[in-house]
Amino acid sequence: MNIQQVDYDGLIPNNVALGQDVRVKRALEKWHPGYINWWNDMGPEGFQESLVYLRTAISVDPKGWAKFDYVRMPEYRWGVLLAPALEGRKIPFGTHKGEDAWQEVPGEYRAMLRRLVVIQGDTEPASVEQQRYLGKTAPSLYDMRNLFQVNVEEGRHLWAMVYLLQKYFGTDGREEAEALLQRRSGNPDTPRMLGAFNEKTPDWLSFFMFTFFTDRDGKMQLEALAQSGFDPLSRTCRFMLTEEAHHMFVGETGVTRIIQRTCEAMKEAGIGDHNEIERVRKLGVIDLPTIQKKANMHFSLTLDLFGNEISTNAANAFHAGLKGRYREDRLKDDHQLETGTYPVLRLIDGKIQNEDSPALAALNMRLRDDYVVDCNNGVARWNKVIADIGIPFEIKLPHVAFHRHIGEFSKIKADVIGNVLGDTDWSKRRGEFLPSEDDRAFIESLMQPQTAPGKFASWIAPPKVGIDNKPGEFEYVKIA
Ligand code: BYC
Repeated sequence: MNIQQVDYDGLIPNNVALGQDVRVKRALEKWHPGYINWWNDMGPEGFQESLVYLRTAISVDPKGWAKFDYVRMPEYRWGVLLAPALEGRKIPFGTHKGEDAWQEVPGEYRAMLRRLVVIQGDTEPASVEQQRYLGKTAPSLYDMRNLFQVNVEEGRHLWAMVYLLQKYFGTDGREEAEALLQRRSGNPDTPRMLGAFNEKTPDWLSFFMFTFFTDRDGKMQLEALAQSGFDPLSRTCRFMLTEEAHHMFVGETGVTRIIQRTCEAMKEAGIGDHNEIERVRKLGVIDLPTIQKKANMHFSLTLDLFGNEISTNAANAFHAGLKGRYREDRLKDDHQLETGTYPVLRLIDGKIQNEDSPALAALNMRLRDDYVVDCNNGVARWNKVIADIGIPFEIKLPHVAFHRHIGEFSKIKADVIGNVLGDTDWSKRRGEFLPSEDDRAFIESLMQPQTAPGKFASWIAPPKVGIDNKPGEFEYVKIA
């Protein structure tokens, strides 16, 4: 079969010749009803019968892989899609560098590989669960459709990881695939695996910040896994990254449109000082300091997803050839890192300072540094919108020591520029840095649904162009 085309004949669309792989086909078909039950229980509440204008992957050819049409979400064709194999691909890094990429799980690394696949898999349904109620307060049909697009594709990313578990990990893979449907975001007894995926996404500013910051961690981690010497994981992640780009687009443009609306409203009302929070809020838009606080929260929660700055797990995964660095293939060094060092920001004698650490142990830190650069590029685009409208304000990412729960800085409290604070000062000043109850209540008061085609809530500007080039009045969701 042509790898670029997706076979839509069976229950599970795929480009992995599932028809000829009876064992895995049966295993996935057996898993399917549980998945649909999970989707119906935990997917977007209140819209399962609505027709949504969604894109579905019909090919893995980068030039034309998606088609758009109205679909009821539970009828979305979730499938297994791998990017085409690269002929003669070699393991690109670690101790096996230069050997043929593995097509089967290397026995000695089985447990480590399974853990990486399970953690990646666990984040996908978690985010759908976190975003479950947002449809009810969507600021427009355009935004509602984008939310649902992100949700169905996170569902597909779960399928991607479950395929790997079912095909390559036998009985324990099957058990892990089941467990992925059992854990629940925020449930104290059966939580999702990583901290940020147990937080609430209570409003649309949070949703856009989440897709900007946390989906960007997704991009970094998928880029690192796409380098894997285990070829099926590499190919799976390469295609996931194609879909992931839209999720970050949703986040980046969502926040941009909120900022734009706020700045325009301030300008029209003749308010030049961003600190006039009450006057700005009376205009029905979100004040810039509150947007900054939300950014502080989502950025800091997402930094925790990179794990400890110094990590034996990360060193082992690299050494084994399972998880590389961001865009490993574009880096120019020995790709083994047995001898080099990397500067790691640490807490030494109560002070935050750089320390040269063995490069292998510092890989989480390095990926996090690459992530911060990527975030800053996006933030600069937000700031350009503010500057172009002529408001003297800049969004700034907080210091990496701010509000941390994992790693070096989880032991201390720091302000947004990295000054270490005592507990009393932290408690007093917390509301300066993170959304307060008041801020939350204000944002919640704005979350009124806008369901007329072409209409947008007061606090967000319309997008520049429609999805699939549709005109402004297009009915992206036909609410049932
Ligand atoms: N929460 O050696 P360390 C996405 C645990 S997002 C709770 O530093 P390592 C998406 C750690 O498990 C991307 N626990 O860990 C975005 C370990 O426990 P064990 C998801 C944490 O392995 C939006 C212990 O602490 N993909 O796709 O170097 C929407 C020691 O830590 C946390 C991946 O993350 C935490 N935050 O680094 C939808 C890729 N951090 O095992 C989707 C796969 C650490 O010793 N995962 N711990 O009991 C990995 O590469 C790594 O496991 C991690 C952690 C980067 C997560």
